[in-house]
Amino acid sequence: MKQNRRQFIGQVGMASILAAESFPFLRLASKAQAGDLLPKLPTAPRYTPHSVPLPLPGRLAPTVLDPAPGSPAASLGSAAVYHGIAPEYSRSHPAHKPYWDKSPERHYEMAYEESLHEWVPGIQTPALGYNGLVPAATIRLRVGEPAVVRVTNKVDIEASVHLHGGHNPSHADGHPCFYVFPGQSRDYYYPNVLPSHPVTGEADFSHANSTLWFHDHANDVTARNVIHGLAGFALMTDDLEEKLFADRILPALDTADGQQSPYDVPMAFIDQALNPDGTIFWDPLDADGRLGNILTVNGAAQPYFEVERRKYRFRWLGCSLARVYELRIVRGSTDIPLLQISNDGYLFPQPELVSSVLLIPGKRADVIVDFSKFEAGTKLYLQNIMQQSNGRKPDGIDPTQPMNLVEFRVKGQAVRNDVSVGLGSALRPYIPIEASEVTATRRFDFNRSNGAWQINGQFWSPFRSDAVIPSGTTERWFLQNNAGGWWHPAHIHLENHQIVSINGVKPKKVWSYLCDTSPLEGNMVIEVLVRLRTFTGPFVFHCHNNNHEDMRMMSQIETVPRNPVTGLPMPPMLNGKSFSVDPAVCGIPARDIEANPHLFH
Ligand SMILES: [Cu+2]
Repeated sequence: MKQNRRQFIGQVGMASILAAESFPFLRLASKAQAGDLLPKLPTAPRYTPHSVPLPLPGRLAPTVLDPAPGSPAASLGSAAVYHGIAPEYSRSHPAHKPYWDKSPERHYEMAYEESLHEWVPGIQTPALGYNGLVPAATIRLRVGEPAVVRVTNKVDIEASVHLHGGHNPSHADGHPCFYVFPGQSRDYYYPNVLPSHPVTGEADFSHANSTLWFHDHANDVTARNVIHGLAGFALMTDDLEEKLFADRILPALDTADGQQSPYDVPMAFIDQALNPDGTIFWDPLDADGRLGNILTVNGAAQPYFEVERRKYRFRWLGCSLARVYELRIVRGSTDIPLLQISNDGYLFPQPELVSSVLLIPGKRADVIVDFSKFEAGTKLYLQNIMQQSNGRKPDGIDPTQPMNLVEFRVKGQAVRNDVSVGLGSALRPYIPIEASEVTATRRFDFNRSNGAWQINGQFWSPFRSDAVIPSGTTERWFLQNNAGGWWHPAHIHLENHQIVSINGVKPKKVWSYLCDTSPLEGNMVIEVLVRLRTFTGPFVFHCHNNNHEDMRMMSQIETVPRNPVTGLPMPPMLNGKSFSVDPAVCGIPARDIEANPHLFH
């Protein structure tokens, strides 16, 4: 299982993945051309569905980092080579916010580790996990409380941690080339600030996030790393959401001792595939998108979950590389109503009643499910009714061919004093992004070339900024997919976005608020508004079919500060050939570049 990017490139007979503009191995990767060279998906091992309980990830325990983040012993050039600096913490930095000084930092520590994990009962599978856990322990974050996560890489593969949905500095965003190298550590600084509203300058509380997740995002190897287990939840709250807990409108998130509440349940869906020897089936030449044949939730194949007769908050995460889910809960053949309360972690103004939820790779949906009226002993099923026969795109919804994910077993008496959330409950007020703020319009065409993937006719390059954007501006982007053969879930880093239209038509309500991953189906144009704020530097956006992403369907924006004297945008750091980096401004350690001969020399 040990295979880093260089070894992988060696296997496919290429000296440098970035040297050739035409990417010959990507042409080889086309299934149509490679034909029988490519291995077939192995038969899934036999097991009894719903024989193991739903695993519930614990919490990553806060710690005290030693040496302290930012101290000389934990800075660039130190013996430990702690990458990552946090210039925004300096009072002189333009992105510094006074309230960063008020809260103590929360410190966390986790490591990339090899482990054994049972995706299927009784089969020990070599895995990769944060602290060896699949999924990782959940990181608890709070708006207004900066956090530093020290990540150590104890495996023989380049690594980078992306906090998906976070509004974070470039150096801490999990850029695919800002690595945690094997044997080294990196401090990820999460300021956990709300961006400022562009007109009022006030903290933009509509943009406070709740359900985030983190996963590996290293160049070329993201798909392989994620399918081996490198993903976990990060749950954030602000005062407003905590009041919803205190008022018993939503189930509390934390127990008294800082653990996950039993009524607020994250569920990560990933489809796994195992070789006969129990190892993970992995086809490095699969450019279509990796599809597995074992449906897992929180790392267990088709678990069961005992529920009390009350309301639960489920945080659903599409963790699969290519599989698209249409999720419903049924009792017998009857759909149970779902109250969707958020999209990608952004709470709606009020819950929306839905019968099913589309979950593309990378996406989250929080729903409230009420089990109170079911007698003890009742069984209900969380099902996927989206059919899919290859990684390119789903075949469509077929409710007559459901796939069970979780069996719910109702127990006990109806609970008194349940939380009150229902249709009409006031959750988070929404202040829309306005068209009048827009200063630039861009088009990004997600297209196919040479059996691989491009955006606007170009393969991903870390040297190139495809859009240089003055920080603090709002833009209108058209994300378009002119081909019908593939879906490309489009994920934008740094900022959420608001969908204005899909193929010229207003989106359905649950997609009309903020999100960070747009459902770009075949022959679709999605018009979005996005504010680029707070942090400057390079940030990527990409297809979240992780195979497409690794096969170059990724682009890069660079948000630049304005010259304080002239007011003009500063020149970008990325000039197409190399990085020109001023760590004091952007916080990207020059060492990241010096240490990476493959990408930067
Ligand atoms: Cu794609």
